[in-house]
Amino acid sequence: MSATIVSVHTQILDIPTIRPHKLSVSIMEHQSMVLVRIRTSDGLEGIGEATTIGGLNYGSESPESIKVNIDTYFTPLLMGSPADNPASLRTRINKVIKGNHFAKSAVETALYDLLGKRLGVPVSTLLGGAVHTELPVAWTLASGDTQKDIAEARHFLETRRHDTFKLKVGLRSLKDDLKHCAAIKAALGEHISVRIDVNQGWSECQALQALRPLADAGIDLVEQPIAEKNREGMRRLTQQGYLPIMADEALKGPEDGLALARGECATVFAIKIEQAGGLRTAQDLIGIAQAAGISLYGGTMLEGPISTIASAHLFATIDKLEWGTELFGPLLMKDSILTEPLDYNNFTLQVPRGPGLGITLDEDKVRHYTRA
Ligand code: MUC
Ligand code: MG
Repeated sequence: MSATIVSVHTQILDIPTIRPHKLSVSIMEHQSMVLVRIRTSDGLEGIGEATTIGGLNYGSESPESIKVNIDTYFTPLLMGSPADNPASLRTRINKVIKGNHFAKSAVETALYDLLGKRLGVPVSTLLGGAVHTELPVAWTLASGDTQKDIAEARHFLETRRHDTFKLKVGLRSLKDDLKHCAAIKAALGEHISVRIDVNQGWSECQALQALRPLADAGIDLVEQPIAEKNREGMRRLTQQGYLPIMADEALKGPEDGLALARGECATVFAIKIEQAGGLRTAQDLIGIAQAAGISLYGGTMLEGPISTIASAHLFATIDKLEWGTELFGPLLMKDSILTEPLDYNNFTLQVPRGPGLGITLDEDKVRHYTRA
């Protein structure tokens, strides 16, 4: 008889960021994450995380709604069930709970952490096996000030923490954004990859105006320039051929991936475990991209260490991760909530090798940042 689930606990943590992080949809001064702990009758605990950006600024789930929905709707489905079969629990949840991808991802992550701990293997092994021990990690420059962004990038190049940068645009006028991107790229030089993320902030006309000057300035890629629902527009931008177009918010699971691939609406997919609805659906999305010849990027919701490492276990199983990852969320936060901080060095993140996620919470820190 396998161990059964005896409790599902959720709490919201609010952790200040190291500086304001300015996106077209939100200005973040702290990050809020929902921590999910699932305990079993044999005394093990699995942890998961759901984190979004700016309350309801980014998507349709907020930290508060995620917590209430897990407590009210997910927990009764899990309590008393055998904990050793994440797929059967996912099927049960999907039968009665629509949407709620971020909450589903947090719960599934905790179940995989539990299973890995029980079997003594890392989560990457449960997902088929790691082909990488470390992952390249890009940093996002989003202070809102061009000179500060350049100084920040130079610091990370000197300290060998990041050598690839993403710029957040869409908050200023198009003209100012173009100047900002060109100035940063010129300052960093031709060997440093600079990409931009508009977070749906442009109209199709603005995007049409922007792509050529961005390509001329040496920018490598444009992420989600226009509204997620405007697939036809994404196709037209992709067909222009000036720059690779990456889908992010438009990818809410394998069905979206298939529609975007069929319509030739993107050349790169940003894979996010929360947006996809969890580790396994993200894996399905990866398969669609691979079959369609679409390049892959390991995305983030600026998550804390739990979801960051869950993502790392998944991304470590991908043979060709052409655009690398941006798993820097924990570094944007002022403090670590782990007993041992994550290992970022030499432009990479080491994928933990211990059982489950391979990380341990610092309970004092967790208590300190838990919302009253
Ligand atoms: C997004 O839209 O990709 C990733 C990096 C960052 O700064 O924001 C996130 C979300
Ligand atoms: Mg994005």
